[in-house]
Amino acid sequence: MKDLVFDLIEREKVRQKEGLELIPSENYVSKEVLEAMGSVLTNKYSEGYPSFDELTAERSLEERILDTELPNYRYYGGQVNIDKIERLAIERAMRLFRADHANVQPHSGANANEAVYYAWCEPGDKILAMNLAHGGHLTHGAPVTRSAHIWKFIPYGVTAEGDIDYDELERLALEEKPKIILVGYSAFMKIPDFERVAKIGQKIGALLMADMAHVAGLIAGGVHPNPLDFGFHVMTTTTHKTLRGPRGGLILSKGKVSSPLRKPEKTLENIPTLIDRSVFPGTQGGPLEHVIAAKAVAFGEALRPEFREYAAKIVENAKTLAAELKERGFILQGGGTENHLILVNVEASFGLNGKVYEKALDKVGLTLNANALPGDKAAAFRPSGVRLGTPAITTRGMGATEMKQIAEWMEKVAKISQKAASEEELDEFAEEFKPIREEVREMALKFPVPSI
Ligand code: DSN
Repeated sequence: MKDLVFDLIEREKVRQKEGLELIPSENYVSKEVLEAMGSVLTNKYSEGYPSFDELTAERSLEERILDTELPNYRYYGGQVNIDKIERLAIERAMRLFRADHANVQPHSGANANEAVYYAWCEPGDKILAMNLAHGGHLTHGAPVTRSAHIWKFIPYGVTAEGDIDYDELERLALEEKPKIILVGYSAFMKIPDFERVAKIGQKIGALLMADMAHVAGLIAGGVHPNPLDFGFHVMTTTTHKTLRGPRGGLILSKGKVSSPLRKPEKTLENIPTLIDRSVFPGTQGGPLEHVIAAKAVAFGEALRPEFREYAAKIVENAKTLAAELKERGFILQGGGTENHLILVNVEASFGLNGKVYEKALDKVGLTLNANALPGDKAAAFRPSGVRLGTPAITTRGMGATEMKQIAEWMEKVAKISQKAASEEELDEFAEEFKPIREEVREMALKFPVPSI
């Protein structure tokens, strides 16, 4: 008999097919990405790295990789195929983001970030990063994290208009002289001024780090600036959000690449190797080569011209959805969006708690997440806002008509939810949610999820 897990996977497929994924950090991967992830590569141990020796022949990357027998820095035998797969992932990632080096081994974005801190900072060193409550990320120094116990994080925030408070960032940088200045957010809808931050960092000799997890796909698709083009030394990202790859992390860097077997001097030029040593053996053991293979497949997909169209459409859809929501009385943080993400103040718009509204939307098959707003007085688990975005629905091929329809449903659900004082009370309005659920299902089924 098949394990119960497979029954649950089938149910999850139905949930994904019949609902709409509006969480801005989620996406639907291709069949090829899924296949690579579910492959026999999971059987292999590969601690260490493939060779980083230059491949100079005038042939395609794929041909050169297949033909070249390179030495490696591995602690296990049997790497003949694994080395080529990992090298392919590295080369494609470098090409995609114009980086001098890529480390494709981080198991997650959190691991990627911690590996950079560990590569460059001594315990107690200062890191300047956006406050979680203003749209930053947990791994950028939230007090509950391990990183916050090792390094001293100095938080900067956003202005009343919702943009980065660059003046505060500069003042703090000059006063505190952090070792790292970190740009990159998980609830921020504007394009950061990388040039301005780079100039601030250069004044104090800080490592310039950008966590581009949310917008990596937009950068790859050419619709968002790339921090590495503006003097940033390091860019971390997850591979599963707008980039549409498997769940995992990635670190891109500028500098000189050398053997990971010798510890180089701690200079900005040596950042690629310092990071390699920090990922393995510094913070992780065996790499997940099945996931690295899926990353290679996803990077290959992102290098194709169609991906540029996809990235542009994500932003176009987000702008349309934001405009449609505003027209229906939703108050948006920052007044709209410049990327894939929208942050809505549902408390100010409809007197709703974000969690109640999230649960209500769940009932009709629209999935997003409750999210704190800058300076939110409500509790973190019951914040005043919700966060949504368009990467996943754009993968399904949706456009302006569907954005308008989604905004209409969101307004209807908001008005029903206003009658409920709590999540539990939402059940009393089941009959009102039902027809909306049917409409969502009907539309969702017209836009297949790739691979299901
Ligand atoms: N949890 C991710 C997000 O949803 O933004 C960030 O890691």
